[in-house]
Amino acid sequence: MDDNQDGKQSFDELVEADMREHHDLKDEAGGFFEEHMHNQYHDEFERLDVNKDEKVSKDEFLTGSPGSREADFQKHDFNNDGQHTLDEMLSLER
Ligand SMILES: [Ca+2]
Ligand SMILES: [Ca+2]
Repeated sequence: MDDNQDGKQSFDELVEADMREHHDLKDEAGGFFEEHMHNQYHDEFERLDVNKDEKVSKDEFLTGSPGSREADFQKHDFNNDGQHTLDEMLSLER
């Protein structure tokens, strides 16, 4: 459970950094948006991470996201290690 706590803390920091970048959204929805986004990304990430190693592999991504292609995965695999991390998920363009 300690691992989870650490992950959550850094995740919160990432959300905050993202919120600063998109402060227009924060102004509009305030704390609700932050919480909503946190839950949305976290849920999606956990759903895709079938083997719970806190990374989403290409196989997991393609299996969990019907209609997605390998190129979609690679586009957001910013460090090209063949895995999506929560950090990378947070950087997804919308
Ligand atoms: Ca995984
Ligand atoms: Ca990666």
